[in-house]
Amino acid sequence: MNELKCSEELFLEAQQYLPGGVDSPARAFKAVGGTPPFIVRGKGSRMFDADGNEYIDYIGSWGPLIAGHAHPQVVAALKEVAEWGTSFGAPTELETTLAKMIIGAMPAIEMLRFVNSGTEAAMSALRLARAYTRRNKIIKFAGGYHGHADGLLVKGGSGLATLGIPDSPGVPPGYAQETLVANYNDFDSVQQFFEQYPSDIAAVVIEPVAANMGVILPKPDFLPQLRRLTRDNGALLIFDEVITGFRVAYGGAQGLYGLTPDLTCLGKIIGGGLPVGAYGGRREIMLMMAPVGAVYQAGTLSGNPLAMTAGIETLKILGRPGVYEQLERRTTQLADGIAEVTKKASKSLRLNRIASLMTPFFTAGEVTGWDSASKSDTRLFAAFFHNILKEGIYWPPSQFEAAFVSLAHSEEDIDATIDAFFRALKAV
Ligand code: KE4
Repeated sequence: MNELKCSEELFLEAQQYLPGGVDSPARAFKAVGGTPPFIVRGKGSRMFDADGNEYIDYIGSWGPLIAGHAHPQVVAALKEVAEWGTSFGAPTELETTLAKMIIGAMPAIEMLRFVNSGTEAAMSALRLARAYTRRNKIIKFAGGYHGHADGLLVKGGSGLATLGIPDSPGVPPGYAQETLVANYNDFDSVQQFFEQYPSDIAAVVIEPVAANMGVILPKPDFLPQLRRLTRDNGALLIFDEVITGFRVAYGGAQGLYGLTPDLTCLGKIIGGGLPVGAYGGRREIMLMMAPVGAVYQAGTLSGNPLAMTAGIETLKILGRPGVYEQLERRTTQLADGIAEVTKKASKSLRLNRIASLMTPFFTAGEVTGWDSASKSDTRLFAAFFHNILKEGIYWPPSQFEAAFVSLAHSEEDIDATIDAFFRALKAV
């Protein structure tokens, strides 16, 4: 029987076998320092670590767990379906069931393909966009993160912003040069690329609400302008809704803003905590994918029964009346509380928030893009992070990530978080 190891010991041991002791850099506390608690289990809004600590969790596995940890309906369905086998490498009805639910929520998606991560979704969508338009260049945005496919690791957000890696070694210059980087909320920075490369741009890929440089909302006319610009220039508009899909609304940001992208990338919530990504859009574009068309993409575990089941049950929960109103109420309670205690602690914090997504930027000015986000005081954020962790609140360990409220967060959880927020701010 393994003697009980504490997080320190577990972290030291993990670092012998896993680079940085983690399987994803965002988990390693590089930006905030210290030892990441090793989590033993989660339940509802709570996570429990190897040292016996309990946390109110605002990571939610970086977005998937909008229904909370180990939701009984999801767990029960997984137990049942696992008895029938975990993967067949053959089609199952579960894939069609989840596809129909997603297509029912997002009319811009007429057809989709499941993959195993948001990275795969974005990578595949870009390959498809290039094949469909027979063009090579892609426009992304500084601070935008679309997974770690080579051509997208250029001035990325999320872990790249956190680790201060403007791009990544190992990406051949030939890949990076096909990726043009514009500025979020700056339409002119996009338009000038179309003037420079009038017939070379295959697509603009954007997080319709940015969340990987912290949460940044689109200016009212920014997305509609991009929709017009891409359509007028024969380029595709790709919404990366891996975070915003079923998060900011059941119909995602495209539903919230009434826009129709040509392709959409999804992930996180549609897998309910199991590995799922998806890309989808207009039928005529998607039919270019093998085995119908010539654009190749494949995956051993794509659409596997367990992941489909977790996604189906999660979307069933989200489809119930009043769910998004509850998320809105709880997140407003938290945002209002944070505003109040920020004033009481006389700190300057800029809280960007939409639906159940938020980021408190440690800066005084407005945060509308990577330039302003990167002016945040990451040292102060790190001190705040450890103060609030000690208070039993697991906030995302990076200034450039989003915090997620779930259906499992109670009014009491939110009140406790606000109190902890005040003490954590006072102490920095
Ligand atoms: P994954 O390959 O990690 O499933 O998805 C990549 C991805 C694509 N698009 C957007 C908008 C994303 O936010 C992500 C992944 N998000 C990060 C958190 N900001 C995942 C956390 C991590 O890297 O550990």
